[in-house]
Amino acid sequence: MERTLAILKPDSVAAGSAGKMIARLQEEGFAILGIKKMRLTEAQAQAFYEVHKERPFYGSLVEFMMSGSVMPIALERENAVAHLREVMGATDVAKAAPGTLRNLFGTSIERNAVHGSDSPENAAIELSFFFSRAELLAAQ
Ligand code: FUP
Repeated sequence: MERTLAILKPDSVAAGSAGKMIARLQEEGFAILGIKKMRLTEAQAQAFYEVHKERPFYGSLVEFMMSGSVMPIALERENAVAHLREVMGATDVAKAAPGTLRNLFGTSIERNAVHGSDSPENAAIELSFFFSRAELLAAQ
């Protein structure tokens, strides 16, 4: 079993798509270990995307991530990281395969509906950004 972090982004939460997206994740075999609805502070949005801080889109990405509620979700499944990336589709909505979450619920490369960790190592770091050890232990 492997764990990963998904975040339903402000665009999909504001659009009322969270329920459909969570149902799809469960249909894909993910167990939901933890789920929250929260509004990121500027410091949290900056820290979460720190790896991109030199990129031209960083400021706009941080603004977007603070613009409304997000829903971080701790997920568990076999091959969870790779499978979530497959279900999400490409970063750029225009390149996301039909039926993927970004294809169905995103509207641009920035407003792309959902985040998913890109490696098991980053998944562990990102899960600990939103969920305490106690919260994830309690879910088992
Ligand atoms: P992903 O892992 O698919 O979320 O993609 P990245 O880590 O490369 O990018 C993180 C976020 O930055 C994307 F979800 C959206 C945003 N982004 C842009 O706004 N413009 C770009 O050109 C690339 C990424």
